[in-house]
Amino acid sequence: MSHCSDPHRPQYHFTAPQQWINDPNGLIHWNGEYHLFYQYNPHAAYWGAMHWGHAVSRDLVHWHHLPVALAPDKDYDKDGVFSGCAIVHDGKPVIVYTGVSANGMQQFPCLAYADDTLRTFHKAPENPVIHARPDHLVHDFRDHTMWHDGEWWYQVLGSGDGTHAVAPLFRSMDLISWEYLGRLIQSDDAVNEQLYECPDFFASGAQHVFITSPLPMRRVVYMSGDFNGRTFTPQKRDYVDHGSSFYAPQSFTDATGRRIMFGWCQEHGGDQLSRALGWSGVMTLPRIIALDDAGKLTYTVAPEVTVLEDETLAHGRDITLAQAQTLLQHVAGDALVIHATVSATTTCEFVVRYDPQSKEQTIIRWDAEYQTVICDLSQSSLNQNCVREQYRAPIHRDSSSTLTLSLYIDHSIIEVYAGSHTVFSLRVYPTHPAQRCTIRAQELLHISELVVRSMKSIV
Ligand code: DQQ
Repeated sequence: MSHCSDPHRPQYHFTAPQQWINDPNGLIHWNGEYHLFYQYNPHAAYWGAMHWGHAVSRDLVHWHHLPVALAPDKDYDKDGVFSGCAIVHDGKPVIVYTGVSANGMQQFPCLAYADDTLRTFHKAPENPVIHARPDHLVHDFRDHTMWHDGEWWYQVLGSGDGTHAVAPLFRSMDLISWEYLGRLIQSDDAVNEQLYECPDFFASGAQHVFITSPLPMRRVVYMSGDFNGRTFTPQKRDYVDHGSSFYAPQSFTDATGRRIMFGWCQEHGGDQLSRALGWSGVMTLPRIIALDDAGKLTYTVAPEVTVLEDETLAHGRDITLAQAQTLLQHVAGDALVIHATVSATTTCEFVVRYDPQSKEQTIIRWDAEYQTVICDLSQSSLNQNCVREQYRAPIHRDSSSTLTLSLYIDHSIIEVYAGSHTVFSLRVYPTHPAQRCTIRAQELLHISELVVRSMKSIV
């Protein structure tokens, strides 16, 4: 099925040409190009035979697909080339990934050296560069985040000790011989957090941020706090995304100094749907992340994405609910962006991917009483295999009397930015065209601004 004839295939979010993708890997801005590697199964639209797929972009928005970067072709990685990062060592780009063997029971850090164009890769003869697990850590010993300080490289992995999730910290001068420094952090929630997947650790001003996808919780959390060179002490903690589908994000600093995050949004339409469509998995739009003065993460869509905003389909300033409904009456599309600023004292609903006939609709509700946004997927699809949950998050607002929302609607993915601290990534699979949108409220609603634009395709 071609991209255009597949009603669920995103048109302005990154997807692989075909088959399965999961975690973003090796994000790096190198010689003017953004590189997005990703976990990839080239053989099927389900997880397995992990490779690293590869794409490049000059503008963070339009991606050019490149050949597979890394395949599971050595004894030490024959069961998978798992997630990792890209760094620049001695002026040369190097990939650090997890080589998996022994049916998953051996998982160890490996290196692949790249040429200057970051197009060809050769695996280090010394692989795996760490081949024994210290400190009673379990065989799940994978996923890498690194930084350079003085003459040392520091590496943090995701692991556990059989009870708690643990992020072990190592250091090396040459990337080949590694010294164990202890546990950067370990979880104190043995029920929800037995294994840290995909740790991401970086400095932000005087503070540090640790982001991880713990199992079995399977939600992404961040912690901000203090790092003393050996251990990290969190002060604040929250979810990175409040929606249904976001997992295993990775962030990197680009040449302009911005910290940019991509996350993987898996399908929620049932396995059969993915297998029939021949693709699975999509990346979020690039998110600029930063810590505010209170140590909370803020999120904005990278401004580069505005180049995709096309025709203005509706625009109103200081309008009533009835005026907004009239403006939206003729709006139709499955690749749209809605920017709205509404009075925060009135409960209201943005209804998107709406089909008046089938009654399929996805509702983004602002609950003024509880100062909470609720994303309601219970009526998103007549297909009973789809996730039909409600997702909610209290909204952190400053003293302003309004709430600003941006809804990025792209076929089966919707990203909801609510205020500056809250994002929901949602997956919806209406069985009808569901191209309409509207706003509902029980009371008088003042809308300071409403803009709806069609979005250009990148595929
Ligand atoms: N996905 C990779 C692992 C990682 C997991 C395997 C998280 O490296 O822990 O595909 O989604």
